[in-house]
Amino acid sequence: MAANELELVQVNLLGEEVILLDEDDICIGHASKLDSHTVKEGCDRTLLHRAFSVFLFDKANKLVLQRRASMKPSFPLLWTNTCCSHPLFSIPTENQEDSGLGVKHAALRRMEFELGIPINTFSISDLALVSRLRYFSQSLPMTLQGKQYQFAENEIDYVLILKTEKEINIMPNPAEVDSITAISIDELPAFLERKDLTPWFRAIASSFLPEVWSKLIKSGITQFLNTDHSNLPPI
Ligand code: DMA
Ligand code: MN
Repeated sequence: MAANELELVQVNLLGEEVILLDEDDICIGHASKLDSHTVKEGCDRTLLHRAFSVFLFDKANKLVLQRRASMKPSFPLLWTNTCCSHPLFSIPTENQEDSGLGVKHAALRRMEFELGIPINTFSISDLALVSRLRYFSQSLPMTLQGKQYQFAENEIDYVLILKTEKEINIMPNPAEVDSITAISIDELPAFLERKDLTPWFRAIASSFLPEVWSKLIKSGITQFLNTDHSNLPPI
């Protein structure tokens, strides 16, 4: 696909409706990806909404990372965790009272879209919710199809981990992902020295990720799996 067509894919995605939240993570409405991520005049923040970040650990306990495509309207060409996005307001399985379950449905959909991992490769119960992270971060101005955008994130980010023993064949979608890699836990400190990381990946990877990762290596995923979603991690 030509660069122009890849840009068009991103412009078309700006109409997707995200789930707007109050500070207690309760849904208070919806707004397009464009409206919810653009700083409006007189405001210092964009609209708070729900997001998720997947950390996929492969057979060798390596963490799969992606470098965002050059035409992503926010944080292009930065390295980040396996897959990030938003549960959508218009998809009932993703916009449900049980928000932990909602983000897991969104995660499977986006891993297929961004990384070409067929949706039936994993099931909802393979995903474990380990944290809810509240954060704000501003991206650099970006031009798509001749129009300038200034994006910022203001999210409650559900951090999901996924451990697989399967051989995973990743086929990155060039509109979303520039390249992928996988690192071992020993390689994490050197990776964090890089300047080209997303702010949320840096925040997670330099706080609780090493502890979760080493527990995962020692005792497996089952200790993190919890089907009682009414019991959400604190924000
Ligand atoms: C949004 O990620 C989610 C987080 C945690 C920053 P994204 O920009 O990759 O999502 P999308 O491309 O779906 O807007
Ligand atoms: Mn967002």
